Amino acid sequence: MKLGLGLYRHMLTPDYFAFARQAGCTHVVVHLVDYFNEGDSNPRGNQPTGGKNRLWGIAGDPEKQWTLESLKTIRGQIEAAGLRWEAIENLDPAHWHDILLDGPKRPQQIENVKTLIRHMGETGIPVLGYNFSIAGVSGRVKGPWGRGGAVTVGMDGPAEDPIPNGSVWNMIYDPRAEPGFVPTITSDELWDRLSRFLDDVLPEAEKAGVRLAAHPDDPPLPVVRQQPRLVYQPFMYQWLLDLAPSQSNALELCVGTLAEMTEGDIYDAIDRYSKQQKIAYLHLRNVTGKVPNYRETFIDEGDVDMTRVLSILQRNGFEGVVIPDHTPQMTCSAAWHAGMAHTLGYVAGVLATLKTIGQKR
Ligand SMILES: [Mn+2]
Repeated sequence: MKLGLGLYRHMLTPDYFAFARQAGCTHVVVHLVDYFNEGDSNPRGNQPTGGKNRLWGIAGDPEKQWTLESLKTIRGQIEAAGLRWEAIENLDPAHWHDILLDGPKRPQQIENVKTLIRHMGETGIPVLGYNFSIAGVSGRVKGPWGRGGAVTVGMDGPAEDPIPNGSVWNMIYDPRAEPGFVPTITSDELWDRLSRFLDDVLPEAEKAGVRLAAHPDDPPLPVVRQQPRLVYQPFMYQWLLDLAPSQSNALELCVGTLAEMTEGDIYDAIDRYSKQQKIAYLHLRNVTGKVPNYRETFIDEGDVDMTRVLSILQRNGFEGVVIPDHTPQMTCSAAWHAGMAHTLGYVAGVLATLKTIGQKR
């Protein structure tokens, strides 16, 4: 198992890369979407939580794809710091809104995603994490609920207001859209959209040696903002895998999101999917409670026994990357860094212990 760190777009700098190395990481997962772009209430030192209409910010330039040259430049910077680039996390809503919404630009956007996958293969980035979600991460609230009063996020009941036209997955892709709301679709329709997406892009991913890795819906409710969700119970990940059997159809398994789900046993789920070698990489995060009432916590204070999670992964021969998901904000001048360093140190300690125990057996 390898230790990694997820970096937002604005964190792709030598200082953040050095921080990752210093904390013991060998790999990074990179967000190329700037979620914070022109957002009205998103401090950059925390995970984005959303402002007006629960939106994060303005999506990227639809005309500017992520070029091969730009990927190679970022790879060079990561490797210069002694790290490896494991995954791109998330597609830009500007580049795939009509794949999610089944709109007129879908054919062009599918071609663009295929091009990106080819470029990832050429650059040597093995994983593309994605969220096939219309409502995105909606409905969360913030408060001093972590240990020692650390500010963290949670949920106090469902998010039911509709999504304004021109936005999808927490971001605005068309600021000039007609007033109104994104029409509600059925769960079958959403699964059909995912199935068509996988059919269209998986052959390209197989050729490029890239794995697509699906994140479950966070928060995992059947419906959020009047839109259906795909994976909101642990067993539904299996539906997604069985929809398109392929080495390139894999999971970005999020321990925190799984823990928020109302059914199933998180340890069984992690055992089941790691045994199938279907986990591309993992988000590690702890929580207390279940949707629609839960709180994110420090890695060592929630409902999940993280040592048990990591030992199941080790037993099943998982050799991929684990990264902290998000953490509570620690009270100091570098809240993001402190939270990440705490989680990374904790996970590194557990991994070292498991290794020692394994050698003694
Ligand atoms: Mn996650």
